[in-house]
Amino acid sequence: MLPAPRRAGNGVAHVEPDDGKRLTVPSVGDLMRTQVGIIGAGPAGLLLSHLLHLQGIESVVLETRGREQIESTIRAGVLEQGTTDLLEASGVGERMKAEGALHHGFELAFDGKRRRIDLKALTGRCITVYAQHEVIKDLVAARVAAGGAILFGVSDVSIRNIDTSAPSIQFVHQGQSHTLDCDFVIGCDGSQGVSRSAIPERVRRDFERVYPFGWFGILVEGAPSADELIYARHYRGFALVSTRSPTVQRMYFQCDPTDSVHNWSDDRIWAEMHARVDSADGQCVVDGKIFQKNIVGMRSFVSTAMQHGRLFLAGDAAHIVPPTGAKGLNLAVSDVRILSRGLDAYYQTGDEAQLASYSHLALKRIWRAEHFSYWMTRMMHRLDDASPFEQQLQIAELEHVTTSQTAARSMAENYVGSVVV
Ligand code: RFL
Ligand code: PHB
Repeated sequence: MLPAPRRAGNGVAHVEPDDGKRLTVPSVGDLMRTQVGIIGAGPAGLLLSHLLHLQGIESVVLETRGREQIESTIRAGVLEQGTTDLLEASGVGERMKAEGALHHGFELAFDGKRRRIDLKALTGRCITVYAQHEVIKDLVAARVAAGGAILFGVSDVSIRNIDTSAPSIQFVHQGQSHTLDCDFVIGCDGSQGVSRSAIPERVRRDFERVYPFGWFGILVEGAPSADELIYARHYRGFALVSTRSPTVQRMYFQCDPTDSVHNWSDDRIWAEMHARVDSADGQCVVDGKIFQKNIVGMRSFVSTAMQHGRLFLAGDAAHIVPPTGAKGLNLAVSDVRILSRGLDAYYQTGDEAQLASYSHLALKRIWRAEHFSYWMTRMMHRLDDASPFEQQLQIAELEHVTTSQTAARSMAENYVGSVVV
């Protein structure tokens, strides 16, 4: 066991920067020191930094992009109740509570009809629709208000000495090279980051499935099409009707991942959405003014183990799910919840046992979510290699989950994230 570690403020030198602004990165020239070095200011990195701060543990967050960029990138929309409970309990849920929309269920559209999955009745839990970039804004605001250190616009990030108890992160900020010495490095830098590759290939095992389709996403100025989300399975392909606010809607439809948004006029998009979602009883998608279009590929990916020495991976840096199950951000949150507890135990007692079990514990929930996301994706999407027989099986499965209480409850439990592992 290591000597009892120090809590933030216990003798760690702080140097005030020349510009008079409060900077909590203890720095001497190009050398900085903190307890936990966090790479990436996505939901994982920012929430971890916030939770650690509440536990009296110092951290520095390094982010390649600018604050405006991270606060405006459109991604997730569905937050599990476990996620919203944690955001609220940690003091960053006020705006989410006021502006987010609580959904008690969602609809499945297939075979010309719509059937509802009543999440509240089946599980006692709900989801909240609140945009990921709003969560990011809330977390950045909380870190800034607490004098937390987030360095935006860094480049050339590399990790050193993770096999020792004194790892460090090298990076360039405002044209100057820096070294951040820390006790732990946490890689929260998403699927394209540098952290995962710092774990040697000989001790790493990656699992991957790439899907031959993508999602075409649109943001729409207009009224909601329904009170709840609609997941639609159609022989032309999957479609999803989601929302952001009473005046801004989010929709997606399955597409070729190599297609270009320039091939899709607004009229063509609406024709496709209507064909896939409108039901025989006259329930229709409501058109609006499209103000953003993008295409994303779909992938399932897990990298194990999520720890090597003093480097830990969290969120998309370690695992990706296709967005059909709305799990990615929620998994990132559950990873950092586990990590923050392990780090707390370490800084309280010097015992690393809880940290050592992080990967094992987190992976249980991750594999459950991987399976659910894969299952939802296979059931809802047009699979080009599927025979007419297999297409009928998709419909049979949808009939089953919308008519059997047991099957509906299983789906609902997975969706709201209440399956405890
Ligand atoms: P992020 O959000 O990718 O953040 C990583 C951050 O690291 C920075 N970075 C670096 N920083 C320093 N040095 C480097 N070398 C760096 N390299 C990268 C990046 O700039 C970035 O700021 O990862 P994190 O924090 O793990 O969060 C994961 C979530 O963003 C992701 O899982 C979700 O968006 C997934 N997702 C959804 N999740 C849900 O729980 N519910 C949803 O409804 C939901 N909908 C979605 C989604 C993802 C989607 N796309 C785009 C695939 C809908 C879509 C369309
Ligand atoms: C979204 O609103 O962006 C969203 C909703 C549900 C999903 C994925 C994305 O499954």
